[in-house]
Amino acid sequence: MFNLILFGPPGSGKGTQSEKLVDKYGLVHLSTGNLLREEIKSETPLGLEAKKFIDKGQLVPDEVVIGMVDSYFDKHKDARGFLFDGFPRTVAQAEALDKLLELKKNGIAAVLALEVGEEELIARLLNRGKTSGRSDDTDEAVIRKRFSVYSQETSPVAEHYRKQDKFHSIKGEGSVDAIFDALSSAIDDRLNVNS
Ligand code: B4P
Repeated sequence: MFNLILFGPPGSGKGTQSEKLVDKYGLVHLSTGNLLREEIKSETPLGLEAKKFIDKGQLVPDEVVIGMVDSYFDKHKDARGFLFDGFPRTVAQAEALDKLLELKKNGIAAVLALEVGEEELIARLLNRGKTSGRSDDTDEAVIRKRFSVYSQETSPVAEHYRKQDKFHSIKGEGSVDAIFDALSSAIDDRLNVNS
C-alpha cells in the first residue's frame, strides 16, 4: 500500500490537486471535507452535527472524523493506497491514523504540504464562494477563523510528520499544472525510495 497525505491551509489547492493525483497514481481519494459535505447534504445526524462546526469555521470533533475515516477504510478494503486530503487536521487525528494504518501493517509514505500566502488563499476562497454554495467560503470572518484554527490546531501536525522524516513542502502558487508536476516529482522520488 502507498499512502499519501496532502496537507495545507484552507484553499491551498488540496481538493484541486487530489483529483489529478488519484487518477495518476490509482489511489483512493479520502477527503474528510467531501465526506462531511455529503453527510450534510443527506441530512444525517452526523451531518447535522458537523454543519454547526463547519459554518463557524471550526473543526468537527476528532471522534466524529476518526469514526468516519474508519468506516471509509472498511468500504475500501482492496485499495492499493489512499490519498488523504484535509485529514489529519489535528495531532490526535494523526495519531489515530498512524494506529489505524498500523493495524493494516501499513503507514504513511509521504506528507506533501502546499505552501500558499494568506491573501492569495482568501482571494481563492471568496472566489469559490461565489459559485460553490459553500457557506464557509462566503464570509471573510469565517475564512479568517479557519486560518486561525489552522495555525493553532493543524500546523502542529506538520511537526508530527517532520519527526518521522516524511514532510515535504511544495510551492502551492502558480498554475495548477505546474503545482501538479512538482507534487508528482516529489511522489516519484518517494516511490523510488520505497521500491
Ligand atoms: P475542506 O473540504 O478540506 O476544504 P478546504 O481546506 O477549504 O479546501 P482545499 O485546500 O481542498 O481547497 P481547493 O483545492 O478546493 O474542509 C472544509 C471544512 O470541513 C473545514 O473547515 C472543517 O470545518 C471541516 N473538516 C474537514 N476535514 C476535517 C477534519 N479532518 N477534522 C475536522 N474538521 C474537518 O481550492 C480552493 C480554491 O482555490 C478553489 O476555488 C480552486 O479552484 C482554487 N485553486 C486551486 N488551486 C489553485 C491555483 N493553483 N491557482 C489559483 N486558484 C486555485
